[in-house]
Amino acid sequence: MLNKLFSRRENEEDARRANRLPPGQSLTEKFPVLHVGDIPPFDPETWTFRIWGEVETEKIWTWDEFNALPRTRITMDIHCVTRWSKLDTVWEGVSLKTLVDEGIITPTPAAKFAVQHCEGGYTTNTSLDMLLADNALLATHFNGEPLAPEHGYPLRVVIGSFADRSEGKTAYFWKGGKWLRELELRATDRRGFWEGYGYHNEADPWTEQRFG
Ligand SMILES: Nc1nc2c(c(=O)[nH]1)N[C@H]1C(S)=C(S)[C@@H](COP(=O)(O)O)O[C@H]1N2
Ligand SMILES: [Mo]
Repeated sequence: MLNKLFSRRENEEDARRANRLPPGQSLTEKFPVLHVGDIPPFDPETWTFRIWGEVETEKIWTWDEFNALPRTRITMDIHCVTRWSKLDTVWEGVSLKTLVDEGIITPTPAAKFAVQHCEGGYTTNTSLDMLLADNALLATHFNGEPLAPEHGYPLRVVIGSFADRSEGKTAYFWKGGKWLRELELRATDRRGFWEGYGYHNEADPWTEQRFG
């Protein structure tokens, strides 16, 4: 118990020295669960995922079809506005950039923003660029296992940062919608759930864009 406490502290100091802990964050080795509302049920027979709005052709996938898409695995650090960060989390799923590169999705020239629409009405917004970056994923798996129900099973967005900070921009973890059902590409920005309650529109943890 005490050993565990000391090792967390030491790991936190290491993370800070390695410039992997944004200001005002502390290291957690747990995986806190945060959301509004209840965990929605999942039925693989009726579940669909849709990308619509500023795209040349709207796309809709069943669960089986979604699982047949090309897959990507990335390791990232994640940063929650409630002041915890977690390092070296491994995510697997579908990269929006891959869908675009392979011509599966073609954003219109007007597409500049994206709104994630989740089961039960949670939404969050980012630039389209942020979701097209290598540090963003439509994730089905965490640390080698399907997402736990409370962490967004079957599909969530994850935006994190790399150990070497080679990403362009990152965002606090609320920009990762759990139980994702639709991605809306837009010409104009529209604030999501927390952004509408005064959370920062861009949410960069490195400059502590907590509230805007
Ligand atoms: N659908 C949905 N996604 C959501 C939320 C939510 O309330 N509903 N909360 C967000 C917030 S505020 C945070 S901090 C993260 C928490 O993810 P976790 O529970 O996997 O740690 O999920 C984000 N995604
Ligand atoms: Mo949050």
